[in-house]
Amino acid sequence: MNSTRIIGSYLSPYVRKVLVCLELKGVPYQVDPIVPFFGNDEFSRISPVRRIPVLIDDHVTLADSTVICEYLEERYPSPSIYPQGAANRARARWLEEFADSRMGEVLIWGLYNQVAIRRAVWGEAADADLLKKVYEQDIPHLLDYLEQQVPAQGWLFDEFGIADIAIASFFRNAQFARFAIDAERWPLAAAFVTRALAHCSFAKLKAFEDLIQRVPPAGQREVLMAAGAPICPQTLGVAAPRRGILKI
Ligand SMILES: N[C@@H](CCC(=O)N[C@@H](CS)C(=O)NCC(=O)O)C(=O)O
Repeated sequence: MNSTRIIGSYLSPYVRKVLVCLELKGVPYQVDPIVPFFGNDEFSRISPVRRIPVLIDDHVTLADSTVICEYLEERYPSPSIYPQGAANRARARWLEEFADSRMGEVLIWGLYNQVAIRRAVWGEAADADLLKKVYEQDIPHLLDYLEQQVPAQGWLFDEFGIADIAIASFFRNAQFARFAIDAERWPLAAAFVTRALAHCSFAKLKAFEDLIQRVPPAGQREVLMAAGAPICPQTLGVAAPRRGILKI
């Protein structure tokens, strides 16, 4: 029996990337929905930089969303989440990398962390100067780039895949921080993100995300279980948070 376990909160864009891939490939899984700062010593052992997601299955333990998605592609090749041909595959990986690195820096560390995590986990106020720069410079800059990349209809490559998933996943967290793309200034990017987040693989997860968005980390697991989410019986979560290891 397959026993794929994903460690990490439904609210993380990197976890969401992996869950969408599992949904697309029809791989059954269970989630230990911890916010990474609340991981125990076992979490430190399997994720040495204390980041989510972690995948644990009968073959391997992996602690990086890109590596996990590539593994899922190789172990469960159909349907494929990468396009055909060397150039398209490379471009898909580049867009995924752009999402994970620069969009993560701007939309997670710059925006979501300031607006949500700092208060919910650490009881700290947002950094107003950083937020101003994020809204006025960083987000427009990355949207200018995406506006040149995304198609007017459909997906980045022939089938819905890793590049679409990675980009859309970060904008879901921007939504949590009440940011909406200005559709007059970036019409293609706005429509693309709306289209991708409406895909059934994202929509299924959205129901669980909506339920826990305003629930403190300690209560999220129970809310998810009550709603029928595939929550695993054991958890690597503890009550007191620890500061992260990496800065970005
Ligand atoms: N390169 C990693 C990045 C994962 C990541 O940054 N996850 C965030 C959650 S959204 C995290 O665990 N942050 C905790 C920390 O940095 O201390 C991946 O793609 O999986």
